[in-house]
Amino acid sequence: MKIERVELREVALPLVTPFRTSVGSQDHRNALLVQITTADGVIGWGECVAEDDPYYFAEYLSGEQEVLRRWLVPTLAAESDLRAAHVPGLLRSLRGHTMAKAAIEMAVLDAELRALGVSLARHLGAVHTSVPVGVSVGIMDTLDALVDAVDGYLVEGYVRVKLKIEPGWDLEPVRLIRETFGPDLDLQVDANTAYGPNDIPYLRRLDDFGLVLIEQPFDPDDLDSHVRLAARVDTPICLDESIRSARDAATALRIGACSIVNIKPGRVGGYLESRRIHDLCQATGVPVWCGGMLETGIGRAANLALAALPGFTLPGDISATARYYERDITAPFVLHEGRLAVPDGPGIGIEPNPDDLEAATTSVDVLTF
Ligand code: OSB
Ligand code: MG
Repeated sequence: MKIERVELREVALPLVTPFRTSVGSQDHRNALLVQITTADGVIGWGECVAEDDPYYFAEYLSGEQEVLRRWLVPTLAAESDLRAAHVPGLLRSLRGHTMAKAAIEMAVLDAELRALGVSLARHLGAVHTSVPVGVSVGIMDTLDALVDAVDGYLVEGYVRVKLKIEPGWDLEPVRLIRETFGPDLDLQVDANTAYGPNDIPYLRRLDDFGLVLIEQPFDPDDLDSHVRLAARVDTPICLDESIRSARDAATALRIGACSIVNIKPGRVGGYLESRRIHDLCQATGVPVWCGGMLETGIGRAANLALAALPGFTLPGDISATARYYERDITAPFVLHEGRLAVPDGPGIGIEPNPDDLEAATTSVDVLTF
């Protein structure tokens, strides 16, 4: 294909409930959508999952938008016979910016697969038509509010619960949720790097609660502390922020920094790199699951395709639309018995509803080639 036009569109979506983690709180999601049009008139959609500020990850929305506009898009638009499989190689010499790379790769992949009439799920090697999903529950003002929130999600049918934790909001909420909802609840925690090496003896106490995993307790660059914690706890350690590529995943697994990997396509540079991580983990029996970034329906559709691969043996942070937004830019994803359907139409299998897209749009930047 040849890219002829690219639209970088910012949308703002109010969250149904504020989402607080150890690195900050948000009450709305600003997302960056990438729409490409090829010389043949085929359209492809991508979503950049960078957040407004560089607290979770170094990349941030307006920075990724500039990187796309100045470097990534022009590099790909210069190709007369662009293929999605070549995108990572074409962008390799541009350092970092995995979230911007993932967004443009997704748009190219979507256009290519739409033209072929093949779904992203089938292209990636999906083996399921629906997947069980979990919910990520933010830090709350009170323990009562947390119990109410978890109760509501369990009534809706979510098959596992992830609690965000930080110092001062860890053992007590975890104990309470375990005691309230019983030993059969699949429960896990995510610290978003809130702890340090001196907390290792304290974190060992999480072993009392039968957790599925502990996600990213320490700094992204501090694999060493993860190795030391993993050696001292029975609960599996899972890495999120530390894994920026398949190579990172291989290293972390080899040295024992984790035994489970959270795969987020934006964080690792795209769906093709995500599949590579899946493949290497599957080959060694390491469970993986699909993380989430409060995506719009565009990113959620693609994450569902990825989560349908055989090695995704743990439920992902891919909740129903209603958990995030009253009004998304696509048709809503609805939970049925704890599962979401994997889109099976060509490409990512969904597109924005024009009215919803217009209502959410805060800026549009059009590039033509
Ligand atoms: O650490 O997994 C995380 C959201 C934004 C940034 C980081 C994370 C999260 C979540 C939400 O946990 C997952 C979701 O989209 O439901
Ligand atoms: Mg996480």
